[in-house]
Amino acid sequence: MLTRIDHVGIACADLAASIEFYRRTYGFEVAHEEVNEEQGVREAMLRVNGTDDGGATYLQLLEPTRDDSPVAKFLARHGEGVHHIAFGTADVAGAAAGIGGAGVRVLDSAPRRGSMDSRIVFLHPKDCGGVLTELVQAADQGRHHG
Ligand code: CMX
Ligand code: CO
Repeated sequence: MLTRIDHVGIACADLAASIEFYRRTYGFEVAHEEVNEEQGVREAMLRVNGTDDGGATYLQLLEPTRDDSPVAKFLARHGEGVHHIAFGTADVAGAAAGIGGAGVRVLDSAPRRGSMDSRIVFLHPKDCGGVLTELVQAADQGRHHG
C-alpha cells in the first residue's frame, strides 16, 4: 500500500544554485545531502513538511555525477525540471510485486539503496503515463514487514 508522497525529484545542473533558489524563494532548508554513486547523483533533500502525519515529504534536488547517468541523460534531453515522483510505503518489495503483477515494468529486480538508507524501486515512465515513478520505504519503516 502506498500511503503518502515521499518526495518529488527535480533534475538540476547546479545543485548549490538550486538549493539557494529553494532557500531564497520558499525558505526550504537542506535536511540531508549525499552522493549516491549507484544512481549517479549528488542530491539534497529539502523537507517540505514534518513528520506530524507519519512521514515527511521532501523535494529531492538531483545533480548528475557522470554523463551516462539517468539524470544527465534527462538534463541533456529535457533540461532542468521535474524528473520523478516518489510514493512512500511500509513495504517496498510487496508494493513493487503487486504493481509489477499488474503489468507495469519494475526497473529494479530488488530494492536498491536510496536517500537516507531508504529502499527504493523505479517504475518505467512509459507504463505510468509519462511519469517516472519511485516507490520508497524509509529506513525506519517496515521493520515488521520482512
Ligand atoms: N520522466 C519521464 N519520461 C522519461 C524520463 C523521466 N524522468 N526519463 C526518460 N523518459 C522517457 C524519454 O523521454 C524517452 O521517451 P521518448 O522515447 O518518447 O522520447 C524514453 O523515456 C526513453 O528515454 P531515454 O532518455 O532513452 O532514457 P532510458 O530509456 O535510457 O532511461 C529510465 C529511462 C527511466 C529507464 C532511466 O532513467 C532509469 O532507469 N531511471 C531510474 C533511476 C533514476 O532515475 N535514478 C536517479 C534518481 C535517484 C533517486 O531518486 O534516488
Ligand atoms: Co527519488
